[in-house]
Amino acid sequence: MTIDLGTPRQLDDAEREVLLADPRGYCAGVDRAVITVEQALDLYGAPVYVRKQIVHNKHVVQNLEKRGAIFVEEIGEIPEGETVVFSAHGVSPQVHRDAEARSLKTIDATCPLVTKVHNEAKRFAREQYEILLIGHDGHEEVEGTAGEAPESITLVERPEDVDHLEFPPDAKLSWLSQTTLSVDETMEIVRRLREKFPQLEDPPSDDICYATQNRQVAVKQIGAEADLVIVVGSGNSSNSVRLVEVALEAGAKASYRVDDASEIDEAWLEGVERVSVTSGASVPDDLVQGVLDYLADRGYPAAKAVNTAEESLVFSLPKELRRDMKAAGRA
Ligand code: 0CM
Ligand code: SF4
Repeated sequence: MTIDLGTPRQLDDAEREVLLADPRGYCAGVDRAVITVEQALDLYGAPVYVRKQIVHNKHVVQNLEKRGAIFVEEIGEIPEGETVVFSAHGVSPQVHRDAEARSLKTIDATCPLVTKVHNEAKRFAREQYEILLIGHDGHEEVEGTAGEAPESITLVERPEDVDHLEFPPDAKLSWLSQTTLSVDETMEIVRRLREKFPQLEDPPSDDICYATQNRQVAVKQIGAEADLVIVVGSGNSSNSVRLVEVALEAGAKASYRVDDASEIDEAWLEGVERVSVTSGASVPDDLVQGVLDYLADRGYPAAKAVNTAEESLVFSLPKELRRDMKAAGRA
C-alpha cells in the first residue's frame, strides 16, 4: 500500500468561498485627486507636472504618465511657469513658497480631510500647544502636516515611543494623527500618551479618515475567519499596508498585499477554502477584478460582497481648476 503524504487534499467546490470587502478601493479624496490630474491634462494640455505620486498607487501613476503627466519629487525639477498639481497627501507651506518662487501655476489636490488636519495643527500651534503627531516618519502627509508648525510638533510613530517623551507637567499638549493609520494602534498610542500626560487634549474630530476606518472595519469582518486575505494596493500606500496588519490581527491565517494579480503566488492558495479580498483607498477596482478573475481561473466561486458601511462622500474639484474649467466653458 502506498500512502502519498505529499499531495495536498483537493478541495470540493462547495468548500471554497471568496468574500469581497465593501467598501474597498477609491475614497473621495483619491477620486478627486485623480480626476484633477485628468481634467488638468484635458484643459491645459500635456505636460502637467505632479509633485510626488498623486496617490500611492503604481498603476494610477503609470496610467496618468501615459496621458502626459510628469511626476517629480521636488518643485525644483519643474520648469518655470509650468502647471503643477500637489498630491492628495498635502504639502507644507514651504512647498507653496517654492512653487511661487518658480512662478508655477498650482492646483492643490490635497484631500480636504488632510487639509482639516493641517488646520488643526495651525490652530493648536497658535494656541501654544505642543502637538504630538502620530504618524510615519518620511510619509508625505506627515511631512506636510509637520511643516505647518515644525517648532510645535513631535512625531510619535509607535506605542514604545511614548516612553521617551518628556514634557513639563504644565505643558499644553494635544495630539493629531496621519489620516491613514491603524485605528487600533493609534488608540493604543493615545492611551499611553494620556496615561503619561493626563492633560493631553484630543483633536476636535477624528483625524483617521472615514475611508481608512471603513476599510479596516470591513477587512476585520471578512478577515476574521479567512484562510487568506489578499489586499490590493501599492507598497508605499499606508492605508493599504495597514489592511494586511489589521486582517492578521483580526485572525486571518495569512494575508498578503499585491499591486495586482500578477503578484499572487499560487502556493498561497494551497489548502485555502476561504479567500477574502479587499483594496486600499488608492486602488482602481479593475485591479481587484483581476484578482477575482485569477481566483476564478483556479476554481474559486464568484465572490460574495460583504457590506459593512455605505459611502457617498464626494469632494468638489480644487477651486483653481473649477475656475479655469468654467472660464473655458467646460464646467
Ligand atoms: O496615505 P496613504 O499612503 O495611504 O495614501 P494613498 O494614496 O494610498 O491613499 C489615499 C490617501 C491619502 C491622503
Ligand atoms: Fe482623503 Fe482619507 Fe482618501 Fe486620504 S484616504 S485621500 S484622507 S479620504
